[in-house]
Amino acid sequence: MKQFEANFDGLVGPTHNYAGLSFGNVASYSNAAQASNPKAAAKQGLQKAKALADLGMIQGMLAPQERPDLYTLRRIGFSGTDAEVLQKASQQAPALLNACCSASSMWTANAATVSPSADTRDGKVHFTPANLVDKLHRSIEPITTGNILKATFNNERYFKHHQHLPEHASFGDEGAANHTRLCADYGQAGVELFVYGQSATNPNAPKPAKYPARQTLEASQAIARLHQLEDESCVFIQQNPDVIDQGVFHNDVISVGNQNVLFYHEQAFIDTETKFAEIRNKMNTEVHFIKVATEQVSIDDAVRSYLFNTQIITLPNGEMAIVAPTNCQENPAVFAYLNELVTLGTPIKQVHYFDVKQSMQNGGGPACLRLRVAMNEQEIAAVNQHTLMNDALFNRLNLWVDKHYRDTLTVADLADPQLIIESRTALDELTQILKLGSVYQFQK
Ligand code: SUG
Repeated sequence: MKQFEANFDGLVGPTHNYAGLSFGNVASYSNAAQASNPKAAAKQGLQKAKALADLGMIQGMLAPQERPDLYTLRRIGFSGTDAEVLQKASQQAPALLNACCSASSMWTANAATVSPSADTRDGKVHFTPANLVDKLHRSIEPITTGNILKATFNNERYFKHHQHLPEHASFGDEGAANHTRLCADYGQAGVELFVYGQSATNPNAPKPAKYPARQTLEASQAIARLHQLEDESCVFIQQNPDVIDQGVFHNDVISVGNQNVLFYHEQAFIDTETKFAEIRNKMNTEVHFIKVATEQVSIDDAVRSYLFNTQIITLPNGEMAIVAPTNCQENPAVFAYLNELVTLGTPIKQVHYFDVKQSMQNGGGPACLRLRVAMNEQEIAAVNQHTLMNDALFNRLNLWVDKHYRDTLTVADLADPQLIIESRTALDELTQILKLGSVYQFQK
């Protein structure tokens, strides 16, 4: 049976804005309070998704969430009509209103961790939504994320959906952004690499001094248990706390893998050689470890350009390509590196650049915008087919964005009661386009 790796990109929601909500994410902080362009953001994302579909990749779309999140605002004591709740929150607690308005679910690398059926004991594809407890604005995502995943991968014979991990810092989980799967071929059992920032139960283990480590070892281990992975197919690696303190808030900002390739910065991990030996032992095929040295690309350049927040994809002809943000072209050291990389004789032969600047300004590159799901033909046939990208869906979603999205949004606009009406109208129509049923609270 044929095997594929599908990418499910997050559709950018109508409230995309820059509120500076993510301490430790340099771009989020440095672009705080700028005006955003939700329409352009959504279209940039759609362009990338469509281009991958045109390259012969299986590409899906995951719906955004309902924002402003009036349910959370009511839960924390703001009362009255929708307009009154928004007005009171904006006057009394503007930071909380901002947190309840983020379109951050667009970064579907943080939606969930996914283990393909070739790795799991019951032969199902397992999904666990990330609890995202480290950031208030993200911690309100997992229930709706679970609903959207169930409506997208809507067949219990093939797909197993777990509840997100307990909402406590000990189980801080950021999903696929800290998870990479190495394998000979997508359909063969692989090695799942879990990268964590700190251990919650071992206070003496290294951890960053300045910025938070969002992922714990305990969360990664829980996911491996839930997903029925064998010990022989898991490797747990600690991220280097020094790079977290330089703005590497997820592993996918400093390394990315695909099949038998691991592309990484030399400062990415702790105990690199021991851990790579463990990977080599557990793999049934040779692994290409493509190391980028600090003298080639500094951590600062990696964080600014998102060299490692690229997607490495295997094209239908078997060659690998890198999907990079245009920010990589604009950084001389990184551009020179990428031009050289495709000549080095590694499996990576091409680079494709995409303008995803609206997302980049919040610290989200091409790889943040996608959730990878390796599947065989039967599993792909079991996915909700209305979520899969093709010419018709691309045109339909572009028209939908044109109809419902604003082309400028500032933090001051978030209290506008019209925004929630626009957002709900858009999402209601989207659930019909993607045939999702009722996934949002306002529909229940
Ligand atoms: O969680 N930014 C997101 C970016 C997520 C990137 N994802 C991956 N690396 N996989 C975050 O920090 C910024 C929102 C704001 O500031 O308005 C934000 O949430």
